[in-house]
Amino acid sequence: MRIDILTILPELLESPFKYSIIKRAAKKGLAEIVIHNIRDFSTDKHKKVDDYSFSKGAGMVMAIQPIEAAINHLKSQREYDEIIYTTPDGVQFNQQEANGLSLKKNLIILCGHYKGVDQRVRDHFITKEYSIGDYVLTGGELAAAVIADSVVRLIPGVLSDETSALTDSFQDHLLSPPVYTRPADYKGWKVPDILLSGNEKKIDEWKHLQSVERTKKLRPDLYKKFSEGG
Ligand code: 6GU
Repeated sequence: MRIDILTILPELLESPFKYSIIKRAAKKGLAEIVIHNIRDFSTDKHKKVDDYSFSKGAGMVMAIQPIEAAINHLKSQREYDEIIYTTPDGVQFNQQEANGLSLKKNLIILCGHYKGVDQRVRDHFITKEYSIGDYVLTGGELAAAVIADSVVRLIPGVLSDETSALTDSFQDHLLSPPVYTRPADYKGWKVPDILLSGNEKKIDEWKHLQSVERTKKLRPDLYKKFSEGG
């Protein structure tokens, strides 16, 4: 998979992809993430990427010209499956969306900024618009990093233990069960006996029950989906 990220703040996206599993995915040739500075595509003599809104008092808006140039430059090199725009007024990103994107070959993510992007960019280039939650970030860069991370880790071979992505929280609308490591007794705080029993079947039953109980208590919205089998 290749993900091209278009941003006016490339520095903000350098470190998230330099470390962790994303780096390993790149080394293994499973995923390539390329950051592009939208400013490099501006034909303005001051390399301007934004302009005043036609709606009074609405703040600055990201202009079409450099964004169209950046997208066309990429499209001339390969075909893209989706052109994603990160924005607080997008559809809320979730694990199902991540699963879907992980099957794609080439993605572009355009990071929103200021008061947003000229609506004509959304109308004519963008195929998916995502928010990562009901709160406002200063820009779409962190959202793009979140989306790329959640998608890349799902590509087969990226995680060392391939089954671990399948048992993630949310894959079946359930939160993960609690986990413990040594020591079995830390200052009197004990690991549940069942986990020390060695009875795999009983342990699996316990884990499932814990997942269900946790979900019911912490995320009644998810629990509803789980119990409806959706
Ligand atoms: Cl995608 N962008 C911004 N600026 N804020 C957000 C967001 C995106 N998702 C949640 N808040």
